[in-house]
Amino acid sequence: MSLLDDIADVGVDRRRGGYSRHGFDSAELELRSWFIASAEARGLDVETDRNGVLWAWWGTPGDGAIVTGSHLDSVPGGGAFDGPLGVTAALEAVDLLRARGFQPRKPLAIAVFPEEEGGRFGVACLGSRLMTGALSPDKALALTDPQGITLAEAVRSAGLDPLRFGRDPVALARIGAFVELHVEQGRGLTVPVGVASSILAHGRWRFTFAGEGNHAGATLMGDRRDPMLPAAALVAAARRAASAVPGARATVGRIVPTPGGTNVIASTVDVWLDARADDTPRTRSVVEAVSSAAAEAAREEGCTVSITEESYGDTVVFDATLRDDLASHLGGVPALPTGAGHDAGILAAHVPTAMLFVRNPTGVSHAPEEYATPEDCAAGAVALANVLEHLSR
Ligand code: HGY
Ligand code: MN
Ligand code: MN
Repeated sequence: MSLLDDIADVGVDRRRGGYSRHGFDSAELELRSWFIASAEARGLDVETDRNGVLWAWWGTPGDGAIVTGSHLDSVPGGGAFDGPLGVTAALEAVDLLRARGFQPRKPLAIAVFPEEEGGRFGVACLGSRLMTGALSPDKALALTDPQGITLAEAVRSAGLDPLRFGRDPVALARIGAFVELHVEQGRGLTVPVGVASSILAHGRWRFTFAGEGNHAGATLMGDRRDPMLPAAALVAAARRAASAVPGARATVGRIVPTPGGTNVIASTVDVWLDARADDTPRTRSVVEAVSSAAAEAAREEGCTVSITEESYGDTVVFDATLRDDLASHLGGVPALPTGAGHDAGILAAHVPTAMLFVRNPTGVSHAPEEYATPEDCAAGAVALANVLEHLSR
């Protein structure tokens, strides 16, 4: 039985299907408590750092630690594996190492990062961005969720002190190497376990179109300034722009009209664009093409558009020495790139970092149908145990 079964009932989303577990909401807080209890039951010492990252230590916390872990939050209506698999596999790896009688020479830790998906506050990898200084605490704490609750308010309700949020060189310095195990999110892996080679450059942009709110029945078609028109044009432009750049991807997964009534012409529409490509110039070229199409469509409708870059991260190439060492230690498993972002990708700019992937038979992710077989998940936990043993001896 996998430890994932322990948390199968937490954060079930009956409306969307799958799970909705977001940074510091009740489901994520319940999972954090579950993690603390599970780690303590294994004799690990748990601490919460200044940014709300949970650390479970085997051995005395200190520099040069071998750290594994992932996140417990999900996208809205997400799958069971993206994030939690890296946490449950880490706990299972500790059990396996204990059963082998292994005693690490270097401190070992499991880290759980909050709000990796940005499903509540909009910015992905919030915990690791704060820890590394990639995101300023002022900007982060002012972020709001769909109910208007700020991150500062949410973390205060969770018993954390927002004034302590920000770059944490002490926590970062303790990481000698970081290895995140994750479900693969495409169909790139045809054996149970592989290692990551790189992550696409990617970011999120918010387009706010403003027009004139009015009555759906009483306003003649020629009299309208409807921001939903340029919003629709943006969706089509994103598909066109990304299709024109090899390897690029662009997605509009969230559109929020205000006020949002069936018989109301919206006064504003917020549209979030997620764009990714092999490198920054290609990613930027997609976003520029979408932005000019959006500006042109807004003008045609008598609307305005403002564009905010909510987050951005350049291409990540994982430490080649560590990647090759782990791949060969695991018997020559394949290395593959990914289009998905990870806390490991943020940490990679600061510490030697690697990822293990567990095969995803359909490649579906960020959806309730996300899946990995119990056998492959178990193989992932064994691979992680082998890697932790190898690195911490
Ligand atoms: O959006 C992403 O790529 C990730 O899964 N956080
Ligand atoms: Mn994800
Ligand atoms: Mn993830």
